[in-house]
Parts: sequence; C-alpha cells; structure tokens
Amino acid sequence: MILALSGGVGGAKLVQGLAAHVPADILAIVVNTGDDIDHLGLHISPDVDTVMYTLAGLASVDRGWGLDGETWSAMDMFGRYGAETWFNLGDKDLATNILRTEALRQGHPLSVVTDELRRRLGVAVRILPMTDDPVTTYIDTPIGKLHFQEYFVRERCAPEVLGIEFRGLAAAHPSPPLQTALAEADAIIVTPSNPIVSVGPILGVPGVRDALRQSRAHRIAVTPLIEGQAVKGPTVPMMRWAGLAPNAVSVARLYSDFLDTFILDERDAALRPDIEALGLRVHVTDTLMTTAEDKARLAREILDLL
Ligand code: FO1
Repeated sequence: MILALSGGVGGAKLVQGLAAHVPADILAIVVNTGDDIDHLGLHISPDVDTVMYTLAGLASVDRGWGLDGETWSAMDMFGRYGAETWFNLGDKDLATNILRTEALRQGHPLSVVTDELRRRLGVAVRILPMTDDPVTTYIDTPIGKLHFQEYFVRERCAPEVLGIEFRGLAAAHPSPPLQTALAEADAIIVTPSNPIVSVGPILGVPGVRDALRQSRAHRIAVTPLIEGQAVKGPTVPMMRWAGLAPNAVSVARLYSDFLDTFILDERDAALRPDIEALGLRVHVTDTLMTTAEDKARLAREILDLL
C-alpha cells in the first residue's frame, strides 16, 4: 500500500502521475486540511478538492484549482448582494461544498464525507483528510492575522510572513483512515507540496511524525524547490519565516528524521553530498512536472525506486 502526503497543486500533479501507474486500491492520499475555510456558510476543503477533482479528471489544469468548464453565475449574484467575492466559488464547485457542509452539519466526520464524495465522483483512490478535528492555518502579517485563504487568495501572498499558526493542530488526532494507512503503508511518498503550510500540518498532527519514524515503509520525498525556487506558491517566504534557507537541503533536513530517500532536481545536483550527509539516499532527476508525461515519468521513477 502506498501513502502519499499531498497539499495543493504541486502534490496533485505527482498524485496524478502515481494514479496512472498504481492500482487504485493500493494508493491512498493524505491531504492537508489546514487550508480549510468556513466561508459564506460553507465548509470548503481546498486541498481535498484539488486532489479529488484531479483524480476524477475534472480539475481545471490552467487555473490550478477548482473544476474545468466552470461557470460563475452564483458569484455574480453574490456580487449583486455585495457579499464577499475575493474567494471564487464556481457553480459546480458549490455542489461539492454544499453537500460537504450539509453532511458535516449532520455530524459525519470529514474523512467519511470525503470518502463518500470521492466515491460518487468515481475516484477509486482513497483520499484521507489528515484529521477530522478542526485545524486552521493563520498567517501573521503587518496587516493583521489572516486566514490562510485571505493571505493566499485575497492578498496574493504579498504581505510579509511574520508568523504562522496552525490553530487546533496540537489537539488534533489523525483521522481513522490515516491511522490505518500509516500502519499498513509499504511506501510513503511526500509530494512536492509546501513543506511548511501543506506538508507541515500533516506531519504536525500528533502521532503522525512518530508513526512515520517507526514505519517499515520505504519513505521518499520529492523536492518542492528547484534552484531555490518553488514551482508555485509561497514556499520561499514561509521557509524564510521558519529560519530556513530556501533550498533542497533545508527541506531534506526538515524531513530527515523519518525519511529514507530524497529526490533532488538535477539542476541542484551539487547539493547531493549535503543531503547524503543527513543520512539520506539521494536520487537525482528532472522533478519539474509540466506535462502529463512529466508527471508519469517522475511517478514511474519513484515506483522503480520503491
Ligand atoms: N485560489 C485562488 O487563487 N483564487 C480563488 O478564488 C480560489 C478559490 C477557491 C475556491 C475553492 C477551492 O477549493 C479552492 C480555491 N482556490 C482559489 C485555491 C486554494 O486557495 C488553494 O488550492 C489552496 O488553498 C492552496 O493549497
């Protein structure tokens, strides 16, 4: 059984590649829920939906989130009422979020609701929220403490990161399906998501990091940085906030207490000895996933390593 840890866009690309090569019944994806937001009366789980829509073949590739062929009539009407429109909810996306919110209101845990939604979309791969407990990421900035989505979407990551708070994380428990997956995994893959605000919360759920350390699985991580840059998103400012140099060695060190192998981009091959000095095996390859073929090739290389 292969367990992949995924956050937003970067993770979903590799998940897509893995799903193309692995029987669905042995693949499970644990996703970050710190990005979740209660907005306009709806509970929205962006990282769950990015993975679910991607695996369902319904994702908007160019937008990087939400559904392909989306329309925005509801948003137009929200605008006419003067409601908040900085967070765009497409008409089809509303169906997901209304059904999720109603199921949660009835008392069903997020992991059960997510399992039901992905099955109904025909997704055979399991999608596991990291926890069923409330965890919310806030970013301290010069313009105040922002919900992650206010920082990422409304403010477009412009404000300086003065602090990051994962509210509720210390009291959270791994979701039941995640506990099972951690016990059963033969391989664990950390996708190239943001190590601070996407992978970080998953590792921060009490019990997860210990389970990864004690796991007999082959544990592999793919670098989220190439030549000190993230392919997308606020990885660099967040690593700087964490006091880390924004490079692959810092990421490898972050994961080194539970990792076996680190996949380094060929553009950073010179960093190989520094990462090996952490006691990790290093596999150097082209980690940039632009085309479907890129995603498939990287996934195949990882599976060959396993
Ligand atoms: N990202 C944006 O850049 N702009 C949006 O208006 C936006 C709306 C949105 C609605 C639902 C949803 O599930 C995701 C949405 N996202 C939007 C993406 C979201 O902010 C990111 O996918 C993650 O939170 C980052 O990992």
